[in-house]
Amino acid sequence: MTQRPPILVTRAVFPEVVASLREHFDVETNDADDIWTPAQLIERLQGKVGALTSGAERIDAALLAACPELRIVSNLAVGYNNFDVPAMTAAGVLGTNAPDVLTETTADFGFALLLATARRLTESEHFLRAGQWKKWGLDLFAGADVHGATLGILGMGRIGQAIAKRAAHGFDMPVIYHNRSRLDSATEAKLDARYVSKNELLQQADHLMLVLPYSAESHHAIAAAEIALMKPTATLINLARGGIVDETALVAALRDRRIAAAGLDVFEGEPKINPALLTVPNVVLTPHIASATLKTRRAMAQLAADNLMAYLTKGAALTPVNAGLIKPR
Ligand code: 8YV
Repeated sequence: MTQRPPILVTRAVFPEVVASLREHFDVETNDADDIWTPAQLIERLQGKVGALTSGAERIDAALLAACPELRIVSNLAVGYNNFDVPAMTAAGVLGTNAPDVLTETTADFGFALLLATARRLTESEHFLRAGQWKKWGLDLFAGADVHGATLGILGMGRIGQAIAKRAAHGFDMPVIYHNRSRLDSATEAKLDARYVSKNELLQQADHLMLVLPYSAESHHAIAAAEIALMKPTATLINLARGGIVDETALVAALRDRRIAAAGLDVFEGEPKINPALLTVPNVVLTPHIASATLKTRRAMAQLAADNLMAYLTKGAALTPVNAGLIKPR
């Protein structure tokens, strides 16, 4: 029997996905789902031609130099801020991500988090569970309306557009957005979304949703100066990456009620949470689960596996991030 190319799956993934990989590769898995240090990751990557990563493992020049056999890293995530793309390109290593299959699920969660935040769902549930509900009151946990309110979307890619569709067509919300590049007029008309400057977005949104990719450019895109432009009644929802928001500035703003509330699915040092965030009541916190339905997580894992198979067996990946740029190893 000819030897199969060796690959590494860095986190525990669905058995049927591993089985599909085993049809083509000699697969090393991490069934204990341990979190490896960069040195442990490098050790396990020795001799491997491919890796299926979760999106948290840093793939940089040092790792690439230490793993000369590696030809492809396939992220089980649409975001790939864990990739140093120029370093991968220079090393001739292909990077792939897992777009599209999570778009609608993540947009659903955007609304779940927005509704929970604006309508004070978790805060009121904690109050009830703690036995503090003694009488009904006219303004008991009165929050902000979502329907009819102006939704601001920062980052108008696939997920931003799926959120806009729900907002305009399901919740009668005027939708404004800001993005690096403006959508074409047909798409804007279809979505019923209006392009504005970043400052106008901050000033006019009743609810602001962050769905932009994380990069050096978007680091702390929402900090004290940006929050100061927002309405005192506004809510801020972050579905993208923690580093986009300056959490220290956000905690101060929530505490002083400079904005009404925030809903966060992602955090600067996750899974560690800034302890100050846990002390403010007007924030809803979830552990990076926006794409977490079993159907979608299975589809993401299978797409990540399919990328490895397509590239290593046929030479062309399905959803590459630096194809055409690299001279393959
Ligand atoms: C992933 C995500 O579940 O796809 C992304 O970019 O943020 C999530 O959907 C997560 O990154 C997996 O590590």
